[in-house]
Amino acid sequence: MTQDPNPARPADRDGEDGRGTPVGRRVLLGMLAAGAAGVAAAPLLQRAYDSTIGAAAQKDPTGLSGLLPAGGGFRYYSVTGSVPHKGERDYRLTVDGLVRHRASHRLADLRAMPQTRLVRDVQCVTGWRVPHTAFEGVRLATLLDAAGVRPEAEAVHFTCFDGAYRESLTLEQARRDDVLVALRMQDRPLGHDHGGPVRLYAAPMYFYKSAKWLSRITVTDRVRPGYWEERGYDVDAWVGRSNGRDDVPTT
Ligand SMILES: Nc1nc2c(c(=O)[nH]1)N[C@H]1C(S)=C(S)[C@@H](COP(=O)(O)O)O[C@H]1N2
Ligand SMILES: [Mo]
Repeated sequence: MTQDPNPARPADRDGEDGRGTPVGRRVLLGMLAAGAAGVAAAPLLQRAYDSTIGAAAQKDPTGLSGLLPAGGGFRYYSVTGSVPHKGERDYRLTVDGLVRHRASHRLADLRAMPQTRLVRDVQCVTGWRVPHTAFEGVRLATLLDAAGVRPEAEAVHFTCFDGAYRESLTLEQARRDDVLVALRMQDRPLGHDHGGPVRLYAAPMYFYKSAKWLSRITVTDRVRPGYWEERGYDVDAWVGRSNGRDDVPTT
């Protein structure tokens, strides 16, 4: 079996890029073998490969979704072809559902709240990984507390202004202090391709949980499978415990 000499580098192609052939089984297994380094979920990957990646590669109607080999090992993912740009004037983050006070936050409102900075390893379920990446923003718990979550609530849904992607977390997961509504990445404002101006950052989970272009946070009574989860990814997306011993909160 071939070893990937540098598991942090992306393979040429994989299941989320929406074009071309998905990464071959042998390559994927090679990445898994090399990935004592970081991939802690071989069964999940194998299952994702078996049930999802082949189909997912055909799901993109435009053939444009997302893939520019980016600096530092990142890949840009989008399940849609083009996403509107939003900024200071037209960006709003709605918090609604089972809350006492529905809210609509502008970027300036979010920046005025306490900020938390975390440095963790980013891990995509398809095998690439970017160590020591800083994300900074408002704890999701802060926004939930401000909205006043009703007692019957159990889960939180995330809607994206790309019009396609969605995710959810249990309320317990959503309240963790390593789950952020991120405004900054690598100590710069979050760029459009990385989901700017605002994305979710669920640090302890595979990166597919971290919904880009976040526009709405809806408190609900149950978890609903997200975009990739409907296509076979695990709703439970924890990365192994080795991720995240090195966080540096600077609230
Ligand atoms: N809105 C939206 N969010 C998304 C995705 C997407 O396609 N659309 N892809 C997910 C997946 S599978 C990964 S690995 C990361 C990729 O983030 P990046 O493009 O900043 O590298 O975003 C996640 N969030
Ligand atoms: Mo991913």
